[in-house]
Amino acid sequence: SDAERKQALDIKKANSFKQKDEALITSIYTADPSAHVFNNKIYIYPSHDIETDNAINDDGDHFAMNDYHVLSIENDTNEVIDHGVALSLENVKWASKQLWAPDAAHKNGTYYFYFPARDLEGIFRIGVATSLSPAGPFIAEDSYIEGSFSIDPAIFEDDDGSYYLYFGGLWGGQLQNWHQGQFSSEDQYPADDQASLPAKMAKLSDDMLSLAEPVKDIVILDEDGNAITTEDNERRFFEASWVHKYNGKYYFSYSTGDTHNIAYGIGDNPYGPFFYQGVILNPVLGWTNHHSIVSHQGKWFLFYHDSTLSKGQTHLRCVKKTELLHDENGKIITITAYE
Ligand code: FUB
Repeated sequence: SDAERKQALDIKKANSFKQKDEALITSIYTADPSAHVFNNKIYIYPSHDIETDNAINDDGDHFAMNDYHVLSIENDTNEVIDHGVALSLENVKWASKQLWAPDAAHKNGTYYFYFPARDLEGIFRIGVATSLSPAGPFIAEDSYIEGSFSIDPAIFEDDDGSYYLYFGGLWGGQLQNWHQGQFSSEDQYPADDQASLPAKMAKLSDDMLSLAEPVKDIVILDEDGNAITTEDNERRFFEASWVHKYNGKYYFSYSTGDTHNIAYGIGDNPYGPFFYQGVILNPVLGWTNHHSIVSHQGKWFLFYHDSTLSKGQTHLRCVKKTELLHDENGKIITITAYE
């Protein structure tokens, strides 16, 4: 598989990489860091990677995670605190396996934790769990969010107090298995010269537990205003949606998957369309690339992961933090994780 080939190469290369940023935590493997500032402190909501005997394949069976930990960073010392298990698979009634990339939001004193998992039929859905503390533990709702599917939830809170859920992922994330609102085991992609399979989004309801509107497609346009196509896999959406707002503009960023970039587009509202701008983070050690962007104490930060901690094993990753800069035109300066 593509994943196996890349892992073999990465294991060979691992020792020659000079890292720009250290792993934030080395006692457990962590990935897919979604960072937010709550109570003037950065909290990170990552996946918790574990060893597994599952084969490495393009469906991601080797990502067999079964719980979540929340991390936070002390403002004065930069010490990273692991708050322990925040949610376990055994406490999620509707889920059978694979707790993949999560995110969190805060509203009116309650913290909402959004996470994907396969349901009892093996279909990826997105669930929500709540806590009065940003560090959890979180109590999961009895069922997944009605109308949710696929993976990689990301929550964006706009200045007017609206919250939006962005989600979706190809291959193991099953986005290609949803046709006219129905799941099918048959993969279907738009033709090579057609608009590529889009990320999804919807506004959240006031209680944060359901979708307030039908799910919408996210359109990414090139410099001529044409949709990015299926064959353009250096630029097309694959997984790992994130939205941040800078100088009144909406930045939609995502992983290009099999070409391993974190790329982005800019739009005028949370729904897009988003005009493609370029690469935020070049490929990292490991197959996946997944990030978040957050502002804290006057600076912007990119949180990302790579597989340096496991010397190149794709499913054993570590989260990292680095400064992110917007230039005078609002464009993001591309980051490379190695010197
Ligand atoms: O961590 C499991 C999956 O790998 C995530 O959901 C994807 O975004 C990729 O990082």
